[in-house]
Amino acid sequence: MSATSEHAVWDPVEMLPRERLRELQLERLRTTVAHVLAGQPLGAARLREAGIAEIGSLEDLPRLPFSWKSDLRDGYPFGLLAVPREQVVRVHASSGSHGKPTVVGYTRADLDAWAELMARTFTMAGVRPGMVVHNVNSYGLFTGGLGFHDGAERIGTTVVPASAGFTARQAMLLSDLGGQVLCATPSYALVIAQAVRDAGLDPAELSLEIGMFGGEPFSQAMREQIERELHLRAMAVYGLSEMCGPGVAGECSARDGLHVQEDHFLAEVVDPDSGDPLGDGDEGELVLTTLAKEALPLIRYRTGDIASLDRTPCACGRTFARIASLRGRRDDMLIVRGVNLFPSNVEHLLVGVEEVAPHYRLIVDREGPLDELTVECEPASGDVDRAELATRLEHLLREHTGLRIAVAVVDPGAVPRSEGKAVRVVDRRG
Ligand code: DLL
Repeated sequence: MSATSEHAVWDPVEMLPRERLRELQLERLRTTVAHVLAGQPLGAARLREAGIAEIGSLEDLPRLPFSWKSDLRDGYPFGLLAVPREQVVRVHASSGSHGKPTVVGYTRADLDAWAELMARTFTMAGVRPGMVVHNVNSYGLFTGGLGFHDGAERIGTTVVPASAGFTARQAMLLSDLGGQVLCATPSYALVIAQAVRDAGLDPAELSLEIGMFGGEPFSQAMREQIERELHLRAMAVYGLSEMCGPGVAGECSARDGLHVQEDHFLAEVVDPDSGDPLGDGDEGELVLTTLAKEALPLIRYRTGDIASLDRTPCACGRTFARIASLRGRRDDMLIVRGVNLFPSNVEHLLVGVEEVAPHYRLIVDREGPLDELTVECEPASGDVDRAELATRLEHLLREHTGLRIAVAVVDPGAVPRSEGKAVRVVDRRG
């Protein structure tokens, strides 16, 4: 690591001049394509079909065929491995809200690389050796638990592998063990904040300094709410199991987008419908190509996440491109009477209203031919005129989204809490 200041950099590669970075990416893309051709039958067949035998330059990237989450499901569990199963030392899986989970495998070298990526991510967020890292991401198939754990150990912090659950005990442990860094999904961070208050503890008196949050989208308003409630600086971490887990991208002290670990992942943004490449700054679907994965290389993987890329220089000096906006998953986008709406759009408006607690969900139903959307949320305290609040929120939503959205202000605690990723959309359309 180069320094102990907030501008510390774990690996000098993060500062590589872009020309050199592109050379490294080209070399690694060639290796990855050769690896897929030799070891991953589905990927190899796609490449051959597209007439790709080798890579001339990075400009060839848009000619390569896409890969999809459905490829992993179809190949469940081990069909996409590019190494013999015996070389896989660990598996993880994504949540699998639609049937079977997607299983991903790691070789010893993949795990080592992932720990390095997480070490970079922690360092970039301002975490220093010797700090106490309280990790409430669930340990198990979810990559949030062991992913944060291995990176935190790699940089030399004291890790508390609290995992998710037993929320009342989390508050006690945070206080007694002096956690300085909290790793969580943003929605669970708020549940922990409540548990801290319920335990009669003053969050200002905890030792928390930094929050490392990811696994689900969170709006700027939600970030500020978490910072107020837990007295920490909230840093975003992005990743997906198919690439490794957390550590694909993360925020630096400038908090001006999430730096993509571009020596490990090639990032593009494409039009979600046509698949055509989009320019920097344009919002579309994030597509990632692994550049150093052994067990599960993926070429032009359609993440389903809507984002844009920014390659302008960053104040921190890192040369890696940044994900400038992460609006949510394409599957979570609702189309209500022809208007596209992300849960994060609603979140942003709700959380900005003082009398509303930051727990909400969107319920979509069908009344006759039209989809009806109801936002369920809770009052921040018991002595609020709920009917008046609901009407006020309906006006606010109407004004900002152009849609007539019903608001139900329910009892405090009635919106289900999550210990991992919050379920923001409930679809009751048959
Ligand atoms: O959620 C990995 C992870 C864990 C990342 C903890 C960061 C922190 P999956 O379960 O495979 O992996 O889900 C991946 O979660 O495609 C995004 O839709 C969403 N996601 C992850 N991080 C963010 C973020 C982990 N910072 C899916 N902002 C991804 C918005 C995020 N969405």
